[in-house]
Amino acid sequence: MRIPLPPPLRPARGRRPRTAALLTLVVALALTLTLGAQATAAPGGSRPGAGSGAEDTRTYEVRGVSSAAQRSALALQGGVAIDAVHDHSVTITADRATVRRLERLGYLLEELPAGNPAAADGAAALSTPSAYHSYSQTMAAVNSLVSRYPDLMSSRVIGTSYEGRSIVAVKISDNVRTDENEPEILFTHNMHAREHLTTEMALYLLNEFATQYGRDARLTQLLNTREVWVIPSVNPDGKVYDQDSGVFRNWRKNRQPNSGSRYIGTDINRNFAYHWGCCGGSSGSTSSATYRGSGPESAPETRVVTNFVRGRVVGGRQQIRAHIDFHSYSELILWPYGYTYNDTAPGLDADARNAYATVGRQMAASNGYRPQQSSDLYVTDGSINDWMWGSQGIWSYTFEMYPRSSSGGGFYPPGSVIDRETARNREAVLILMDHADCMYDAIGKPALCAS
Ligand code: 0X9
Ligand code: CA
Ligand code: CA
Ligand code: ZN
Repeated sequence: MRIPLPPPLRPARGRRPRTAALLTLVVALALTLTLGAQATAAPGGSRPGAGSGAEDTRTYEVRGVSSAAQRSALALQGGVAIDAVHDHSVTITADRATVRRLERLGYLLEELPAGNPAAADGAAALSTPSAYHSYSQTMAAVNSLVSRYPDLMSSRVIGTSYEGRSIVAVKISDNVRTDENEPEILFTHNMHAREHLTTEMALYLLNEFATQYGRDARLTQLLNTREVWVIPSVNPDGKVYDQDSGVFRNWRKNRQPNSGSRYIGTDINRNFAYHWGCCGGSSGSTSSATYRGSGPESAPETRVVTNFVRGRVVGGRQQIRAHIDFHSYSELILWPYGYTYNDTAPGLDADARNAYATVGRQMAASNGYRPQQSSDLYVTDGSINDWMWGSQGIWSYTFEMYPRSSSGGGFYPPGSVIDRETARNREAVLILMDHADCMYDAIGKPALCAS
């Protein structure tokens, strides 16, 4: 059943008076209760498709899936996002409709224990602040840091999400107000709504840069010779939707409606304009958790990131040299390409591949993650890494943070691990910052950087 949205339910662009917001909430609740509306998912109510409403999603182990090709096929046919990969199985998050679809396809699913401590905390206490920063708390923390360290940090709004929230980039460097000729490094976080640990990673880095500059010699030297950009939340609407009701909703995508469909959202990490939708690594179905969008960069959040990155071309040269996109979970370090199983492909020759692998392994040696090409997991097309490298020549990794498997809490590990699991990546981040002036140094070929 498709419920047409009355005007107050349309996503707000910019600010609205409080009363209107309240009215919207009341109308939304009434609709949900009386009609079982699926477009405005309220806790415990509706049961939309995979990754699009997420009230009754549970975690499953899918057995007998052992190769990258089998995993890619499962992701494609099942329209599911794979949360974790094991030797002969994968972990997925799925609602009942998805479970039925997979079982019809012949897959064997086994439900895993909830193991969702952070979610349990949040559900138990709407009024008790969760250990994880909300979007507005994140913005407040950023503003506070920037105002305390004005010579080292500045922030700018680089665009707005579908629902009109600010997407902010923080710059950190000596002489931060001047665009100096220093290698630039970008860190992006929270592209997937429920991966809240990655926002904590951004706040950890900002705090570390702020408080250790002038104290830690290595970090000081790096910030004197580099310009760092941190985007703490690429997907603020998704974050708010997942977190702010007090019960985590297992949401992944953005919150952009899809025309002609009751399913909400685009997977931002399938929406980038490099071989978009090419290779069975994303879904064309709006109900899927890996829906690629109606066209490349159809999601405003994708465009905000790519416009920002394109804006860093100065004097014909892309200033950003290296990038990490932080996700969770699985404890992995991944490099391009995702769209092909081949180690090398147009734009990615053996030297580049070896530099990726060498620096990837160095970083992994520091944090205990597993380093591999991203398609070793499963194929993805339209991912941020492929676009950054294939279209901008930026060395681009994905970090999949803690935990290693769903038993550690999946997307919602307990708040008690935040400090340890963010600090765990300090060294890896510094390693990449260090290499950013010439990644080919890592394979003993500095001449390749000369051009
Ligand atoms: O599937 C994704 O988008 C990422 N995993 S997650 O569980 N956080 O959703 C992995 C992306 C890896 N990058 C590429 N395959 N290019
Ligand atoms: Ca500087
Ligand atoms: Ca610069
Ligand atoms: Zn992710």
